[in-house]
Amino acid sequence: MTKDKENHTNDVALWLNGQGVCSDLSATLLPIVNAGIEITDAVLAASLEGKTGAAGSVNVQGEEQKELDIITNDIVLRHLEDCRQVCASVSEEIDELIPITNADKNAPYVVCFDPLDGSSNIETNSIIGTIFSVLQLRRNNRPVTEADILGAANNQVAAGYVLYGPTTSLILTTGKSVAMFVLDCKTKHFVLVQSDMKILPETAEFSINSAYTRFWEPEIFAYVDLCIKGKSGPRQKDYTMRWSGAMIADVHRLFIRGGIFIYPSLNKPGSENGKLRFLYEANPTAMLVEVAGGLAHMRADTIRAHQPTGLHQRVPVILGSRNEVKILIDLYRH
Ligand code: P6P
Repeated sequence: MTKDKENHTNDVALWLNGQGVCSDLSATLLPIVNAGIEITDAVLAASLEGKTGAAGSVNVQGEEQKELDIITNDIVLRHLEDCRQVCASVSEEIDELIPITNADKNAPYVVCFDPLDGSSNIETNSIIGTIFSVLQLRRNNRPVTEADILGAANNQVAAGYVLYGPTTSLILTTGKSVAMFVLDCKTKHFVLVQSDMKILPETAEFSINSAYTRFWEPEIFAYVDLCIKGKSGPRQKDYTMRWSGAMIADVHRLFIRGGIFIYPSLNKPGSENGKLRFLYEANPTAMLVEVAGGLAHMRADTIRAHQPTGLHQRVPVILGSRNEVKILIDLYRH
């Protein structure tokens, strides 16, 4: 039977079941997936409704918020209110942890999310996305605290993102494999298109914002110099470069054709640990990349071994094709 005649009302639920995911975790992930479907409509409508501009506020990071940042944040929070197994959430757009009022007394999960990564791309009609991470806590009948969440950062049981581009794509893992689904806009259901994505071990494509070259650590400068020297240099191959302004679009490319994505620490005030936040940008993308056979590092150490010290702590990020990431990591080790 061709795809367009099959019933895809529950491809995501079926895939989660096939991964052996417990019903409580599925019941946590499916509302997030539904939020992605609703955000697709909100993003599509924003231009006609004049909602692609600034909201006139800044987030906890001091970054200007777009109207869609706030709209999408509210959409995710509303869907999370239905998740009885989620005790709290952490959002890029809100300083403190957000308790979930309808949660069961010992609800074990915390959802960390960036509702709209790359929102500066909205006004240029470029790719944006929602990133999410599910952490499992050990609960003991008391209200969840920031320390509980930070202590559970390494107990990440699911991660994913929804990319709003020419198609709305959902990339999801619960630790065994990485699946890709594409939204059928007619039926409003995600269709499974790839069930075990792998990142190519080799690449000839790097992704970094080269405007910050003067702020880079020596290891980053040395690595990019190797790429730029191309065939006539030690690597003896030519590279190309991509930088989309939305981490999740650059990360998605890793799953499609390999590559290395780098947002390093920068030697300028406020960027000593780079720009990307651990709980809802680095940690989820690191899980996805590692499950797909890639590497995910903060300099010589892996991202997922990091113990965060704050809900919005920034960390340097190096993700991608394992043989390429190893070249950069070796520069930090020697
Ligand atoms: P720069 C978007 O604001 C973001 O957090 C990431 O999605 C993206 O990779 C990065 O910032 C872009 O930062 O410094 O190049 O503008």
